[in-house]
Amino acid sequence: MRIDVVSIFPTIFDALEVSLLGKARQSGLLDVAVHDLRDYTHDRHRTVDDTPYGGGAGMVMKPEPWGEALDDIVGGAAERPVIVFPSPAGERFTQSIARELSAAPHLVFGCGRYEGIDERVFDYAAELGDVRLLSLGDYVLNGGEVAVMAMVEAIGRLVPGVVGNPESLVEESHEDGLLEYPSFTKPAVWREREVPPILLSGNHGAVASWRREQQIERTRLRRPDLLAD
Ligand code: 6GU
Repeated sequence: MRIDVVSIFPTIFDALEVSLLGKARQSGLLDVAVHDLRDYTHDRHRTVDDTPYGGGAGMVMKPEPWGEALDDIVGGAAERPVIVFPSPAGERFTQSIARELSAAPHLVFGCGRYEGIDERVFDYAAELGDVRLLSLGDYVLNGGEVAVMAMVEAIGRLVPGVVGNPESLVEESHEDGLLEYPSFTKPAVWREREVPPILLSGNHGAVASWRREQQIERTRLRRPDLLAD
């Protein structure tokens, strides 16, 4: 999978060089390129923002550097990419969207800062690819960078081969619409706290149904909204 990220803070994405995703990049499973939006400006100050038409607080990202960045990144590409703009005003990013995007050969992420990006950029991007506005949740971050880090990790780990043991992807929170069951390891007693005896019983069927009950009970307590769906 090819991933391009456009940002005015490209070094934030240095963190993608470590851990699982870093290994996946080294092995060639993920081909990640981070682009500095300011490289697509032509003035001495490398200006990427300007005041909003109609007035109001804050600055808006100018369309021209975005247009040039998208032309440069998408221009020579063989297939139409999915172009993601992280936005608190977007559709909620979920595990199911992560799974859908993990099948795309080419993702482009455009990180906005300030009050947002000139709206015409989204319209232009739709000519080059399939545009998705995606939000992590109902709170506001200063910019899209941290959201894109989260999305790249959630999507990247679902690309076949990135997570060594594919079974660990099956029984995790949100894959079946429920939260994950609790996990325990040795010792069997720790600071007077016992591991649930059923897990030591060797009865695989009983363990499986206990885990299922735990999943449902936890989801009911912590995330009743998931059971309603
Ligand atoms: Cl995707 N971007 C920003 N700026 N803030 C957010 C978000 C995204 N998701 C939640 N808050």
